[in-house]
Order: sequence, then structure tokens, then C-alpha cells
Amino acid sequence: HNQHDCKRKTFIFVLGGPGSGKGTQCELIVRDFGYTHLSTGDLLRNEIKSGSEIGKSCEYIVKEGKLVPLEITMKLLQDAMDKVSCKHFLIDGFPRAVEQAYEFESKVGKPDIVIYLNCSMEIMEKRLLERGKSSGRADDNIDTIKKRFEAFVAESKPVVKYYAHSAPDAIKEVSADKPIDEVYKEIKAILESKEQ
Ligand code: B4P
Repeated sequence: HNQHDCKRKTFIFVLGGPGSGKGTQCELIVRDFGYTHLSTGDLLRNEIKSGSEIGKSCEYIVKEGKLVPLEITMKLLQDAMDKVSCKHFLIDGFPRAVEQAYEFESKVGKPDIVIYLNCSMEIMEKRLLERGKSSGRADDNIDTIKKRFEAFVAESKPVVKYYAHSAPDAIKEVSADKPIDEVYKEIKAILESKEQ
């Protein structure tokens, strides 16, 4: 599976609410399919940790559960994409707003597959509170989780709708309420059928 033709480009987006399992599932996808995994959440956390000016300007926004400005997400993502030679990308946590989807399409291209991890709010909340016991993440607390849910409903859910209309063949909805391996089984089948 890991023998991609590196001159061709592939873009797979993984969408889903906070705690829906994006990062978790992407690790499994990388293990079996060898894509270059980029998580805008991870890129932002690294930037914040580095103490850069961009990082400083994002720290409060992430803690508030809001979306950082489009230009910042886009720049972090483009810089990370430029750095690697294998252009088969698994992009997690992006686009999180319709304007991000437009921007990516005009500057980079259209996604080949969009996986939407559909999970109930109750389960997402439970997972994030559980993770918060040990993650040390500034946003894994009940107040921020509620705000992240608000941002998800207002800004990120419309992205799923947008792809359902504009790319009905690319969008794949997966039920993410189930245990990790069951969710992954569905995702694996989707990716295998695409690789044929
Ligand atoms: P993210 O880092 O994307 O955080 P997340 O939504 O919590 O997803 P994550 O991948 O970490 O968690 P997962 O569901 O895998 O974003 C953080 C913040 O960064 C955002 O709020 C925003 O401020 C900013 N940001 C990111 N992208 C942006 C963008 N494009 N534009 C603007 N701002 C942006 O896992 C959660 C927990 O559940 C884990 O502990 C895991 O072990 C567990 N779990 C997962 N699947 C499970 C399952 N099936 N069963 C049981 N447990 C499961």
C-alpha cells in the first residue's frame, strides 16, 4: 500500500466534530496506507509551543474553542505541504469553515475523498473529558468543549453540506459513535475501494 506514485497529488480530508476521532483514525490510516498526515490542530499546537508571533496570536483563540483566522491555518498547511516530497495528503481538521474550503480549492485543488466522522455530541463530550484527564491540552475542559461544539455547528457542519452538494462522489459519511476498530473498518473499506 505504501508505494504511492509521488508525482501525483492526492488530497483526503477528514472532517468531524471535536472528539469525533479524527486524529485517532488518521494514525491508523497512515499505518496502513502511508499518506502524509497533516493535522491543522497539531500544526497550531506546535506553533503555539514554539513561542512564535503567530503562535502567540493563536493561543487565546484555541483556548476559547474558536477558529483561528483563515490566513494562519492556510499558511501553516501550505508550508507543511511544501516541506514533503510525497504529495499524498491526509488532512485532518480542515476545512473547518466553508471559506477554508473555497480557499483550498482556489489555491491548491479539489479533495479526492472527504471522510466525515459523524458522532453524537454526548459521546464526543465524554471522550474529550476523558482525554482531558491526562492530555494537558488547554481546550479539553468542559467550558472550552462547549464553545468548540458551538463553532462546529455554526462553521464546520456547513462544510459537510457544501461537499454533499459540490462533490457528492467524494464525500463519505462514517458513523463514528462506535469503537475505534469498527470505525476504522469502514474507513479502510472506503480507501481500499478508491485505490483499486
Ligand atoms: P483539533 O486538534 O482538530 O482537535 P479535535 O477536534 O479535538 O480532534 P482530535 O483529532 O484531537 O481528537 P480525536 O477526535 O481523535 O482542533 C483543536 C483546535 O485547533 C480547534 O478547536 C481550533 O481552535 C483549532 N483549529 C484546528 N484546525 C483548525 C482550522 N482548520 N481552522 C481554524 N482553527 C483550527 O480524539 C479525541 C479522544 O477520543 C481521544 O482521547 C481518543 O482516544 C478518543 N477516541 C477517538 N475515537 C474513539 C472511539 N471510536 N471510541 C472511543 N474513544 C475514541
